[in-house]
Amino acid sequence: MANVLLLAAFLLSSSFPSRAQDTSIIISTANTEALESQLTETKEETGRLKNEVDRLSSLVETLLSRVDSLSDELSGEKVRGAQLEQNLTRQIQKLEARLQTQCCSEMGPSPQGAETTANPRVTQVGLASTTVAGSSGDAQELKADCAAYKASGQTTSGVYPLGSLPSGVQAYCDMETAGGGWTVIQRRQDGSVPFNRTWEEYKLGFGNKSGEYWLGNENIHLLTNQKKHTLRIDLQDWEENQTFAEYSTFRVSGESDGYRLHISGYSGTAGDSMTYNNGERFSTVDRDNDVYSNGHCSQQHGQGGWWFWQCSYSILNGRYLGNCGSSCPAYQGVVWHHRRGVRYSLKSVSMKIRAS
Ligand SMILES: [Ca+2]
Repeated sequence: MANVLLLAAFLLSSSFPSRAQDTSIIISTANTEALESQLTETKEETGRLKNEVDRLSSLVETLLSRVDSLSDELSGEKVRGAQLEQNLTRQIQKLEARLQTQCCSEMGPSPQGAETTANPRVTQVGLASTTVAGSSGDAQELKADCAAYKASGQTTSGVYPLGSLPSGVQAYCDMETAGGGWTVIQRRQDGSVPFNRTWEEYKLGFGNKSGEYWLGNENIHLLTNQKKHTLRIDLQDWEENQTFAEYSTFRVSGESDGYRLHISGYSGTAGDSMTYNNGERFSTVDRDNDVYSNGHCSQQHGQGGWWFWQCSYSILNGRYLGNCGSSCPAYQGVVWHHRRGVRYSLKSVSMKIRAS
């Protein structure tokens, strides 16, 4: 009996190892299947992600292309905008010029012969400088002269159109010196503009209104014959000393009278070098109207236009000789004898008028 039990126990115990092996194989197979399944899923997921990445890459490329296109469009718009702005500016300038012309020809007296349009340089400078003078390009604001601009509240020195002169004529307005409102008729300051000019050039005017210029004998005549005018001359030497000469009466006759000078009533600090010229006609390098029977003052004394007698203590339109001290050629430079003598050429001078 005991042997039977032992046999049974043996049989039972010997069967256990083979069952454990089977279980292990089953588990191992199950794991492999799970892993395969997982791998398949991972592959599918990777495939989906790759597709998504491709889709997003394509989207980015499309967007970048769109950005480039918009940039191009924007550049095009900017160019078109700039062209439009230029066209508008040109149109506005044309309109301003037209308004100014209409205004001036209505307000101002017309000169004999209408010579003032014959000098394109002056007109061109005038139009350009309308902007410099700020809002003065508006026809509504056109005033007769610099004193009228000052009276209307303009306090900035600059180039303004003169309503009492034919269209296109402008002048530099000195709004600071001695109360302001001065219409500048002549200015020398750097020698940039030659003053050895003909009768016709002195008649019409020449130079640059924001620099050196002569307003023109015809214009000076028209201005000084409408109202009684004071002339002020500011002078500066090379030592930076400022002096002035003022004449309470200043008038210039018409061309038929040789643009004769009528001047009197000196006051100031520079000395009187111009009463001497009172009653004289204007002379230029090509027209001898002086009373010097043996010579030609303009040709011999600096080649500028002036009211020479025989000849003059003042030659403000002479040659711009620069700083040659008191050793300049006599009577050739920008001369004001009673200030620095006839061998001294001044650094800067300006002649300006104001209704008194
Ligand atoms: Ca002569």
